[in-house]
Amino acid sequence: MSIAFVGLGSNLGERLELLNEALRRIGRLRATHVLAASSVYESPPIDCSKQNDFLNAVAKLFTELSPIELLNALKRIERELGRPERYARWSPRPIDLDLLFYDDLALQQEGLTIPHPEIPNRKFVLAPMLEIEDLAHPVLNKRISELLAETPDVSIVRKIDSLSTFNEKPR
Ligand code: PH2
Ligand code: MG
Ligand code: MG
Repeated sequence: MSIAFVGLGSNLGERLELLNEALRRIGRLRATHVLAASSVYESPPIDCSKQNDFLNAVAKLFTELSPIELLNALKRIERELGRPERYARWSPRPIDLDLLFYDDLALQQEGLTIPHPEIPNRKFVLAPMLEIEDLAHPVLNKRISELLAETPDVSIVRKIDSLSTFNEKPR
């Protein structure tokens, strides 16, 4: 069993609905359980201005899928939720699922770098991540809280909602 963190993002269509549906589908993957999910944050687009604002969240998973299996499963969910297989680098997206961390693995191969290389530069990842866990970054050897304090990203990231999967009242 491994622990993975996934970043969820959407800036096209019914953004909150799409994040919720993506998380539901992640929870239904083989040998995978969602252990925790952050609140939902809204922020202006980074590196792709003149688009809609994003909603972002982070989820913590328990999984028996390998990093590549998990990555492929996330890509499949992106396509199921309306993201074309090929798209321009910074085009608006109904859903973006990024593998952020996988245990304390450091991996760099074609199409997959773990930890996700942009984590220190993205408040919209660091803020929701810190809500779940102040993880030690296995490569930078700094905690999420330190990375958040030091990040060059000065954008305003606002907590606006929670994900419904984790907001259901106990019966
Ligand atoms: N994702 C990007 C580029 N810029 N900006 C925000 N605020 N949120 C994102 O998820 C995001 C972005 C590339 O995946
Ligand atoms: Mg992304
Ligand atoms: Mg992506």
